[in-house]
Amino acid sequence: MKITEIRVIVSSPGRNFVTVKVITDEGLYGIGDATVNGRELAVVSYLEEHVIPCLIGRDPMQIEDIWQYLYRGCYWRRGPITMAAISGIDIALWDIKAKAANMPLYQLLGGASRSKIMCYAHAQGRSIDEVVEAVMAKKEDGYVAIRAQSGVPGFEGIYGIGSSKGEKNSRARIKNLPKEEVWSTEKYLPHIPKVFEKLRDVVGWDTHLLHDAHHRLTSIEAARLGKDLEPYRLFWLEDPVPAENPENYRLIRKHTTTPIALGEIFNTIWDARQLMEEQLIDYIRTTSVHAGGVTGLRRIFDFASVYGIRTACHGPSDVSPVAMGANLHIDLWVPNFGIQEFSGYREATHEVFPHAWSRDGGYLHPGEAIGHGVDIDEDLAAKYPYKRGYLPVNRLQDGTLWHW
Ligand code: KDG
Ligand code: MG
Repeated sequence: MKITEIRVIVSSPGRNFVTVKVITDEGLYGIGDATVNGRELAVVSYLEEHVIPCLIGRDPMQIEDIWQYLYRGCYWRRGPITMAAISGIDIALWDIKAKAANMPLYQLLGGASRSKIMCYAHAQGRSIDEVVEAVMAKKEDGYVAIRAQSGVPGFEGIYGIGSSKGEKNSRARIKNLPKEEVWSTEKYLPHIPKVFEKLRDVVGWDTHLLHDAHHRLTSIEAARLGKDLEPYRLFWLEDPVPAENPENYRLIRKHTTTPIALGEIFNTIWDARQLMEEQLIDYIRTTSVHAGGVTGLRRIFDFASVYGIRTACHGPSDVSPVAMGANLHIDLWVPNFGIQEFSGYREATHEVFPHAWSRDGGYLHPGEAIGHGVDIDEDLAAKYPYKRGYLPVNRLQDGTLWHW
């Protein structure tokens, strides 16, 4: 079998997605996701100018060799753009291999280790009452695990979610540039335990509750928050501090038993190695589209299993239904599975990406279609042209640029 063509499809059915289609001389094709939210066209250029010409004529069955060729062979290792490009190709190649083997991808990985995949939904509100209402709506929809994000009194918007209104900013509004939001850790820290106290009162103890701090704290602040949240038994506290210095997590670990989840912006096993070896985290959040596809993710998750760390693939709406499909096949197989994030998609996104995966209440399943079971309707995709978009940026009240 030979690769004859690779197409990069950019489409915006609700938000921007970069999709890779690898076509072979035997009529089989595979689909991959290469979306990096807010930097989409950098990956398109990387693929079209530098990757695709090297792959035409190669055997798509040699997934590992192609992965190494694109990783080691480019000299400039790692980084979100390189790794998203590798991921897009790799997910498509695993799709082809599973189709050639006439089996769903999870069978090729080793078969199912469970019958269904627990996922968590997103719930958010500007006030505690709004958060409670949003969490209850998700619970009524059947979810057994829910991430709760709350607005902080005194600030507009809800931190850490893309749809936050943020401060009025004429530059952003006029030129379609990043929105600017305002942040105060002093106001956030005492507020969040009150949110979870109320949530436990109303929602009870049979629903897993999660919270994402979105890299906004220092280690000692995160240690305090983890401690203050202990009475409410969170499933996890996510991304408490940036992970450029993994040793920052040692201090958090010394002070709290609240479980820690990290890694949605990691690209390789090396980003997570020390955190896992020292058991500084409980859940690893890497996802197929950003961490080297099925090949990269499998390597990270196997390493995590050595240290008793469980998996929790990143799965917001900017991780396309294609990467979601790949994640779900890995989730069904991986022995050290923890949970899968699932924030849902707009109707237009479902239509552009027909998929075999499905949700039943609080659980997902990749389906039994051969390959990973997700396709792209290219004609429909063409009706949703790319629109430049950004994640917001965040500033402290004195104007200092902070973590978003
Ligand atoms: O593109 C970035 C978003 O996906 C991210 O902000 C969402 O933190 C996030 C999460 O946990 O889903
Ligand atoms: Mg997150």
